[in-house]
Amino acid sequence: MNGEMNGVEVENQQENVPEKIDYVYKVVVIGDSAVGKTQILSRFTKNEFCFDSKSTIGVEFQTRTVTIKNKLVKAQIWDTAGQERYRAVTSAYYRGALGAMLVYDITKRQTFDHVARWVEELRAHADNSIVIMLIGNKADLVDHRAVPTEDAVEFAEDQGLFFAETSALSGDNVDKAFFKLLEEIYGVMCRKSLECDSGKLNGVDQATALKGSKIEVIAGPDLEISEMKKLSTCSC
Ligand SMILES: Nc1nc2c(ncn2[C@@H]2O[C@H](COP(=O)(O)OP(=O)(O)OP(=O)(O)O)[C@@H](O)[C@H]2O)c(=O)[nH]1
Ligand SMILES: [Mg+2]
Repeated sequence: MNGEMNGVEVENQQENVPEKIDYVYKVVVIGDSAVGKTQILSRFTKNEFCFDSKSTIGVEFQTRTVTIKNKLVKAQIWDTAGQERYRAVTSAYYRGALGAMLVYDITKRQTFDHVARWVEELRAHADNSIVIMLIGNKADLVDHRAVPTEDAVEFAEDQGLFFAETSALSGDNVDKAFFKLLEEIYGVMCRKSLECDSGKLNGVDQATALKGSKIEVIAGPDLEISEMKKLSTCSC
């Protein structure tokens, strides 16, 4: 599946050979309880899936090191409970996050209806240049679909989010979605660093500066990743 992606996983780091990590990117995973946040993370970092996964309590993170545009990037992916009562202090969770996976369950309409609230929370607590990917998970449960793909595409377009449908169970699109997010973060960071270097940051509204034209990428016959805003990339 990663054949189309720029990123590749770094496998089997040899013992005693230290990883020369170029960047560490913090990514947060958010969304209602039981949408599959923990399982998506587990699929991406360990290629594992658990049917009787327990609700997350507090905050955990897992990492996976990948190559993005010839740089070693350690993705540090934070997972917390969807249930309000188990969630950690919000601002601490979002602090330093460069990307967010906002997950809903395609078989539970309510989890999609709550997505707007999660976006508000992100806008309130996270950096305004955070890259957000909306994820419709459990795409393997085709017969139980309650959220049409078009509804999510429309919402993502409206809010300027990237979008993918995934299945943590089958693994479909999970790597692809994470690689896309990490590549976009890389692009944002390159751009920020160029702007800092050239002193252009002063007085520029970054959110406006990063907006671009809409393009769409169809990632497979059934599942899709739509790119709702085009961020400039560079090869630095
Ligand atoms: N069929 C199917 N089931 C899934 C998928 N992803 C997760 N599940 C199941 O959905 C349930 C909830 O998954 P979790 O990953 O624990 O959900 P969560 O969003 O982390 O929930 P909280 O920790 O309570 O916020 C578990 O029974 C999983 O096995 C998927 O892609 N397909
Ligand atoms: Mg969980």
